[in-house]
Amino acid sequence: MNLKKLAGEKAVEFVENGMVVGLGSGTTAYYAIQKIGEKVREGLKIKCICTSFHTRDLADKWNIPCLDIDEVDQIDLTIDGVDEVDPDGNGIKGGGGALLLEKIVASRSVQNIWVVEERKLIKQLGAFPLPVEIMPFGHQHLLRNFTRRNYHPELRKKGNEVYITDGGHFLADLHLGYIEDPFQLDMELKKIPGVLETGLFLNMVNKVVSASHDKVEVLTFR
Ligand code: A5P
Repeated sequence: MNLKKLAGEKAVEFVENGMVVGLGSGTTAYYAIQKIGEKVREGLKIKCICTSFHTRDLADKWNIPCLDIDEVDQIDLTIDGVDEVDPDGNGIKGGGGALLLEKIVASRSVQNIWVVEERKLIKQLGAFPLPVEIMPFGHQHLLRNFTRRNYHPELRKKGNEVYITDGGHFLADLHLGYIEDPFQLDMELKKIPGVLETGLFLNMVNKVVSASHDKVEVLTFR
């Protein structure tokens, strides 16, 4: 059973004619985008905003009409994946490397829906390494700063090369184990010069579509 497909496709039931829809990134959002492509082929009239270059490629492949984010005032609904979700609907994103664009799109969206396999619903955030988008300039200093704070940083690599985000930045993955207070940590990280954005998506999601082997559930948070 393909749980990612079940969750991704279920979320597309919330897409309505005339909407501006944010298309997320990652292997679960992939199935939502594919389904949206099918519906567009059958006549669904929507415009989409992409959260990564890869997603834009998929949208083009399936002839989904896309706009630049600056061409719209707001986005009606964004469907995206997530790496961990806690019981309050706060999450960690960026495992696939797209967090800054994803956060800009999510912050402009009236409704955000995350699509997940049930195993990603956890009690406390932090077992998944927290991705933080950082400036290449001075990144070694920044990594040492993170180490002094016991954040256990690891510079994201792709093979032997440093991973470069769609924004042209680097990613530091913080191996925290657990996060006592995600709001406090988010604030602390953003105060450090060189930190561009964190993978903590707090108070942002409206619905989580979670798929397990028994059921597909829609959890509503706000
Ligand atoms: C992209 O960088 C991420 O934020 C993804 O949305 C997140 O990592 C979930 O990805 P998967 O659905 O591939 O697990």
